[in-house]
Amino acid sequence: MSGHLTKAWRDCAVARGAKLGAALGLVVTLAVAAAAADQPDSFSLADRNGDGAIDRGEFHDRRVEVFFYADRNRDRALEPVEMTGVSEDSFSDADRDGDGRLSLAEFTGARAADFMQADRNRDGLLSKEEADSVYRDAAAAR
Ligand SMILES: [Ca+2]
Ligand SMILES: [Ca+2]
Ligand SMILES: [Ca+2]
Repeated sequence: MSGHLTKAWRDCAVARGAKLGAALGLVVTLAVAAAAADQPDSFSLADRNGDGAIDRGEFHDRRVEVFFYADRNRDRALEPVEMTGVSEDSFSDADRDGDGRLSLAEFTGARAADFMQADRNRDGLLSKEEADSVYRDAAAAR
């Protein structure tokens, strides 16, 4: 398995493993779970420039990566079967047009407030602590 495929596989596992708290919802949980949390090197994967924080661009890029990793059948949409562990309610909340699939725009753009919600000290960056604490909240809401 190539390095890239190994990374893709691991991110799929992260997406599959992300269970959702209703309070936080689908996108932030997936994105932050992938960006930080239980995978020791996930935060550094998202932190492209290695400055110890995730900025908005890095946050968005990470969501896009998670989307394509999770889209196993490469139809540029996420069906529930590609997001096992996600509750029906969380899925339909994110599925704005109700077609039963999440487009990239629905996945990345549905919740403009996610980043701000995670950015507790409002400095425009997610520190590892901020990302971790959102993940812990999401875990607690399971
Ligand atoms: Ca798909
Ligand atoms: Ca949809
Ligand atoms: Ca911050």
